[in-house]
Amino acid sequence: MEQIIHKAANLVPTERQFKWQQMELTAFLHFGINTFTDKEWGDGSEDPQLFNPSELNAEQCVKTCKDAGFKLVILTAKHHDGFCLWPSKYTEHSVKNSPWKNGKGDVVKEVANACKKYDVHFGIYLSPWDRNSKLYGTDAYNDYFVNQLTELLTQYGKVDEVWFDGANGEGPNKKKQVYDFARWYKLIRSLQSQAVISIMGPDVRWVGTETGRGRETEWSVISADVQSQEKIAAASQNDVVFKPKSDVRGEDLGGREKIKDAKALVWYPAETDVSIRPGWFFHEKENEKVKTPSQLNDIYFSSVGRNGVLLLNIPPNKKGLIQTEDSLHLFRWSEMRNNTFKSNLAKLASIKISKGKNAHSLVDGNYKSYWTTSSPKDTSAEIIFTFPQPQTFDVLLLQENIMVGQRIEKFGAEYWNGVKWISFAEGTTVGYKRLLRFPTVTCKKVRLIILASRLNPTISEIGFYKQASGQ
Ligand code: FUL
Repeated sequence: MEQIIHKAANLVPTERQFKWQQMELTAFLHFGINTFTDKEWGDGSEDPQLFNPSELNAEQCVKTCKDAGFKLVILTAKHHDGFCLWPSKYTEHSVKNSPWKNGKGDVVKEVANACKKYDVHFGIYLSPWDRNSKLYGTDAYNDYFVNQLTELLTQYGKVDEVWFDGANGEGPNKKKQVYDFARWYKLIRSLQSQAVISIMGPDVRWVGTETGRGRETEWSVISADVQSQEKIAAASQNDVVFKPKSDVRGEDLGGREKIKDAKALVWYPAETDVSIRPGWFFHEKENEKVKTPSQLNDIYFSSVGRNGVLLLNIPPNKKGLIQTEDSLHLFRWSEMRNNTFKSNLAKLASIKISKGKNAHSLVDGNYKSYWTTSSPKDTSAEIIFTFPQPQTFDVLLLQENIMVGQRIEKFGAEYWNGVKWISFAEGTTVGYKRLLRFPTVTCKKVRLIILASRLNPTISEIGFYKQASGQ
């Protein structure tokens, strides 16, 4: 046990995983033939003539995401219906046979260019499951898929995330496909080495639910078994021809008991996906059901605040624009976030650490600088903050330095009521970011206690905040 924990504690993300984790907020644009047929899953028999976004404005879509704080936008270049949003050379089922821009348009290009203009990272979703291709279910489909992937990875500049869906049903010939994942990964690594490969991929793991809620205990280091394609497929949607109905998150994937017999360990962090609407694609009838700013805020706390990256879907409407309701809710939520995290009250305090040095790095706003205890054997500590005046807060922020490793297993937070310490928050893992909300505390003295850690714990940042009103 001790040996494996030692290994787990020293595992760190790759550069591409680290960059991805730091983005925190990523957006999905589900857009395609389904937008025009009012469906969630097309069957591949749609007439491309239906695709006609009268006012498509990729800049409006990307800028809306950017203004709301998103750092990366993933476009569904091809969903399960096989309809391509770019004029692929390898199929007729694409924008080139649509009336939009007389068949001369390219949505992928417009979104990629808008991302460049607004300095937002760009990602692609390419559905392995293709209900239109006649080749589906044969070896030739893997070539077809590689050809499409090559187009997407060579014609549009930098791609930072490639998202492979787990849904895998039958194609038009009633056959299922055996995907050549190894070949796809090799291609991506050779053409766009900085891109993370997500979900049916080795770099980023599906959290296990489409509700936007991550686990309270979220380890980014887990057994390599979980990363095997078969396991991913089984855990996600291999045999599911409908949306995953259940929540398959489970309690904890990387705790001591979970990894003690692991043959190998991997850094495999969680992505928490959810749509701003009930469906993934735009449906007029769901305009009243756009998640409210406060629901989005709850999602933020339970995704980014639980050591995950949030992937929020904001589907453009039939015109090819983000609907007003969606933009409004996004902006109000982003305002809430900005107001809440505007100033860190911990900066006002004098800090006393029971062990180690660099107390100032806990509040310097620099993720790279961090505090740790004096030796790897030192796995507990206490950090006391004393404010010159009583302060009121209801949010605690903690960040470990994951470039050293993810280590904290148990922590608590207490305030001094003049007589004794009163507990107001506790948790297990921290990881890249942990946010906890609790009933308002007003005090002059507050302490963080690290109760258990795999080797010496690190903390890059600690914050105490008061939530902005309206939450
Ligand atoms: C699922 C798909 O079946 C949905 O349509 C959507 O694209 C979602 C993000 O992933 O597996």
